[in-house]
Amino acid sequence: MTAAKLFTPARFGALELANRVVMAPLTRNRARKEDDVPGPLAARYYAQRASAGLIITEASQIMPEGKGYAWTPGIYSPAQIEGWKKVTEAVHAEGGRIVIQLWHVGRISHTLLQPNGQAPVAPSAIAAESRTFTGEGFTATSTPRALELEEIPGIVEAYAQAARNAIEAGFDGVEIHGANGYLIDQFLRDGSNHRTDAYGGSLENRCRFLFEVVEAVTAAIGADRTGLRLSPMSPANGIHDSDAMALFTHAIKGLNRFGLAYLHMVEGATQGSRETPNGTEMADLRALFEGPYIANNGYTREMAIEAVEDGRADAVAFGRPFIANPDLVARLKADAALAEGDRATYYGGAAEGYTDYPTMAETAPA
Ligand code: 8OZ
Repeated sequence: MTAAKLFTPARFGALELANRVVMAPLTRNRARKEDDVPGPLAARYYAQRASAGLIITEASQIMPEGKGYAWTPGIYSPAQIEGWKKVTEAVHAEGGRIVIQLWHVGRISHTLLQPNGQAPVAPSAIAAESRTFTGEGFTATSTPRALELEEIPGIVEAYAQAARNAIEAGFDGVEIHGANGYLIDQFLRDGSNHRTDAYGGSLENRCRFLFEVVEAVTAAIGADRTGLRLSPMSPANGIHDSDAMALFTHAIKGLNRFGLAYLHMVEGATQGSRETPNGTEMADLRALFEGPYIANNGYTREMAIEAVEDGRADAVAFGRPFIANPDLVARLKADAALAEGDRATYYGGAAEGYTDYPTMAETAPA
């Protein structure tokens, strides 16, 4: 069934995809230890996967305070921009398209990973029930301090500057990381946002930070190069809300005015079940969005073909399958077997389990 729409081109804003199989953002913790610069191996890794219709890079911190795990890359310093340039050049040389995921972790961090060992920042001083990787093992996340009202515009501007940096580095666009319990998600949810100013309380107020970031990034580089990822029903990183359906109904309706290149949603629990709580339907949220929609989470080949065929999704993002199958698109097209990734090398390390997975042709006996 290679004629499936999944394998046909698409245009999302200014992004031209050769097919609708998207590489989901995958944290791999291989940036240079001293300065969070992505190295030559990252260029090779992404170039190997350039047959994806669109690559969304691993989440990359927009500023030092936005970091929450050891060895994740940044997109705020000149050296990081230079490192990413080599990545985008390598992907473009293979005919691929690539956007960078812009990330601020908020409270999902540890003092060991923060400038001067300071506390991470968040909407409110409420610790997440979550863990992070500091480079010396997994540790409970640190209790954050609440952002002062006056600090918020600087963080919004850091997203816009990171987006400009991304364009300078040769990216085709950016994806704002609004999912998985990180800073934007922390502002959205009443479990983590107890603010009493303009950024807390009502749905309008809790969505304010998200909308300001989207406004700033789209003004900086164009809405047609800006995507957004959300995970409305995911409990990732200890996030929760008293009424996620109402929250994301408000958020998605409000997003329509920006004309984003796409909305990318984790359907169900991140890296987990596609089931959502009783009374909630991802399909109802998806239906509210008026632009291109990238679906994600646990899709098989058959599910992806069907979802794109019947219009429930315009593209499908695959995460873990792209780790061990650099030529995932060709394998899905051919209905070939998929290789299994080695979990021991998902996070951190060097080439092993990163750039040494063979294509089908390289695997086939001579
Ligand atoms: C796995 C490990 C560390 C970070 C996310 C950026 O969940 C991540 C992440 C995933 O969005």
